[in-house]
Amino acid sequence: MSERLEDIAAAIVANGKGLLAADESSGTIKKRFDVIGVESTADSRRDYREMMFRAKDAMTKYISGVILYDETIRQKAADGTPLVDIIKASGAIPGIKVDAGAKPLAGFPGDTVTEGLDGLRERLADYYKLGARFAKWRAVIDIDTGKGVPSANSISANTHALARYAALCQEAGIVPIVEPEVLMDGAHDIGTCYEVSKATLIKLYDELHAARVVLEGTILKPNMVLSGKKSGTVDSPEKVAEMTIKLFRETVPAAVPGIAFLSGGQEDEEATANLNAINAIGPHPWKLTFSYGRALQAAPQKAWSGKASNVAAGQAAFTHRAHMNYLAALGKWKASLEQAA
Ligand code: 5MM
Repeated sequence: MSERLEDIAAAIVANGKGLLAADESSGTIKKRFDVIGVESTADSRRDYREMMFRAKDAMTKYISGVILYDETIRQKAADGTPLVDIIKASGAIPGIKVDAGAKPLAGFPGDTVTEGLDGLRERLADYYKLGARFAKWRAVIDIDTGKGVPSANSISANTHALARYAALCQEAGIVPIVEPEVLMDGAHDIGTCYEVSKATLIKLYDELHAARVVLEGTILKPNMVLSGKKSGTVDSPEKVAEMTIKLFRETVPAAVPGIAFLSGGQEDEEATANLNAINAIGPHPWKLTFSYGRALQAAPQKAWSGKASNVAAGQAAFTHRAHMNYLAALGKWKASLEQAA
């Protein structure tokens, strides 16, 4: 495929396809494996991810790219084939998580700043050689308004780091996925999520312009606008769609080719229904698709549960969720399709 940044970005969000976020760091994947009673070792992590990457229907029809972790981009399948080659053979694009995680922001209790810029130029050159054509960096913005979280300094530090990361990616011929995640863990209402997300995106695009990032060669990976989990409110898909699109129309330039959502702790079907509702009120200036971690993987993890005899069941569960989200990215999903399956 073309190596132009604009073409890679367009391919990532083409025709209802979306991203599989399989970039859990070792600590996070251990937590996921603990839930299904599987020991997290290099081999079990490889077996699990190989299962998904070899799910032919999902990978060829519904998944445009896979976000990998450093360990995975260097790993070989049980038969010796590099996992990256399995992904490429399906027509999907390998990507890589390059941030070093969110760390406490000095002087601002409750806020974090994502680290990982030191040595990034050299790491990107290495990842390019390993086959990565896009990267991901996640900034984490929590909401706890009673405690002044997030502070303006946290939004400023996180978006500045995202812009420096994005510029380095483009210099290396790699499309930056820019992920400013406003967490849905708090007790806040949907209006507060909208306000914090708006302040974040305004600052983000300001920083991206200042860093001379070419927006046509980027993808935004945001949260949807939702009430916090601890509020006890689950918003209707129509409400989520209305608030989320209002936010983007006010903040995201039309030069950005695509928006690939994170799922952020939503239930599997909730993440699909919300994405569908967002696309159903189009047309929009950007493609709107998925870059889900948990909402694509919770079902296959459970079905697989670490047993070789469950590989086909795990692949079927993964293919189903990928298919449902593909339909949602086209605005063609219906709840009855879940039951039928
Ligand atoms: C797959 O999870 C990624 C986080 O991994 P670490 O916290 O271990 O670094 C995460 O960045 C993910 O790509 C996005 O948040 C989307 O995942 P969800 O589960 O929110 O859809």
